[in-house]
Amino acid sequence: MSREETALVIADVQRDFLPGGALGVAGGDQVIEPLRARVNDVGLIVATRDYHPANHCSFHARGGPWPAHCVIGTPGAAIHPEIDAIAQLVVSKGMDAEREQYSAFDTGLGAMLHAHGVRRLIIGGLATDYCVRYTALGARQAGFEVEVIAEATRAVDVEPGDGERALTEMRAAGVVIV
Ligand code: VGL
Ligand code: ZN
Repeated sequence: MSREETALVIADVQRDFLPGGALGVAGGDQVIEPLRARVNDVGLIVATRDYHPANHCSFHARGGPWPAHCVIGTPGAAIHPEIDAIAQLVVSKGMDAEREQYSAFDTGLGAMLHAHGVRRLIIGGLATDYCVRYTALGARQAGFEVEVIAEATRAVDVEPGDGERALTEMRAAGVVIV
């Protein structure tokens, strides 16, 4: 498949998901170099961002599983500058306070990519067990060929092994883990 038919999808490389952030993922900063290494293999680079109102239902204050993170208008929501610099399109998700939204394919991204002739996606970013997992599964449902770059993703691992189980689930859905 040609470079023009391939897009790189970089999930949620935002300050709050990086070490020191509100929901920092261990080793999260290590995904940046392997993602940058794929820039010349693709015709389009999409960055997703988790982008929550301050009263989002997933936050502890609402009885949800997570500390407040990636709140719209705060520094923690910012995409890492090295990813921001290469992104040609930024897709926001999680903006509805009443709904969790881990998959970027919940947003109309699939139709946009199809309209641009994209057939294959290379996916990496944060986190393996949430955004990467649901975005890769959503991409398969939307009919794309999907590769996930294992060295370009890191897991939250609320339970040990969540990241590995997510990779197994993705593989079973036809995702190629490289
Ligand atoms: C995510 C935890 C909370 C993600 C979003 O996009 O991976 N994880 N909100
Ligand atoms: Zn979130």
